[in-house]
Amino acid sequence: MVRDHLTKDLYIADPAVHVFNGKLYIYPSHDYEAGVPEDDLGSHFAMKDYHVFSMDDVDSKAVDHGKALDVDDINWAGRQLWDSDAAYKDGQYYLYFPLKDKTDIFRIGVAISDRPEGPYKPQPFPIDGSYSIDPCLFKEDDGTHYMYFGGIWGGQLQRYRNNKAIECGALPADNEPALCAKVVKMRDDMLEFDEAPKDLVILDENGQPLLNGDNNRRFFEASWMHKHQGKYYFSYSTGDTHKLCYAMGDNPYGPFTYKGVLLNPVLGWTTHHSIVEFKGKWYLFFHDVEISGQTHLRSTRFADLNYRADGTIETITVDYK
Ligand code: FUB
Repeated sequence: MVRDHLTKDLYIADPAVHVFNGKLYIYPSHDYEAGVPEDDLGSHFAMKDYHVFSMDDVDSKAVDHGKALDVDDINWAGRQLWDSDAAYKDGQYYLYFPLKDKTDIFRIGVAISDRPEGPYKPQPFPIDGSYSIDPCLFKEDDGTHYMYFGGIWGGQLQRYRNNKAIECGALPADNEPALCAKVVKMRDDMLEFDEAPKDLVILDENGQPLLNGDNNRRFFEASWMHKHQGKYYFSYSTGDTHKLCYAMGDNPYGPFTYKGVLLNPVLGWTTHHSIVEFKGKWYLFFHDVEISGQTHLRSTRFADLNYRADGTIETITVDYK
């Protein structure tokens, strides 16, 4: 079942959802009309703050807890607060956010609060060695946290190889392996990486890495990791083909094998999501532009997520009739 949008009061997108203190906490991007012309780099996504929402239950109203972080409070800020995620460890909540610095390069920052809804206080510098966009935090059963990140085109991932900025900044050729999302273990204090980020490789049915020209399956942006019955599921957006897809693996680093489409294209250019288990059921949170009709003014909703007996996931389609 696809549910209605959480709120019509604010445009909220890129929902990262976690269960904290027995409630659903939603960490979305806060879209607004910035008046910036649309381009392929996503300049029209000119967001400048975050609001955190919570829901007591899937049928409850989503409560807006107000502003959790403002770009004006981040001293290294340039522009564009894109998709964030949150994590909890040892009595503290951590909000991870991508933001262009003063030289227009995306970096990933972290802000801290003692409450899930914030307000969050940003660290004075971005995470050392961070780049690109769309951080997702995954907690392994032993308490270790991993960050998944990256996004091509406006997300700038094509400017890097082996974690180093490169001159050309171009995508690989269509017959070469696609650029990968990155995975990195977080340091115990949650404030820095504990290692150099690694490629998260997605293989096809023949065990070969997906190719850059495979636009219907290759990674574009919007990483999410979850675990179900001992298997690891990496899900992501294919960007210019507007799908949410997923791949399965046996550990947080992969490799992962492509399995299929989670969500068929929704209204709007971007598609971005999270997957959460709540009270024994699984849900896919995502956004579309059914309310606004404009690509940069998105609204969040969710749907039931169903696994087949073999662990694969049924594709969800929104019926816009
Ligand atoms: O919200 C801005 C960007 O749009 C996100 O970072 C991408 O994943 C896409 O949803």
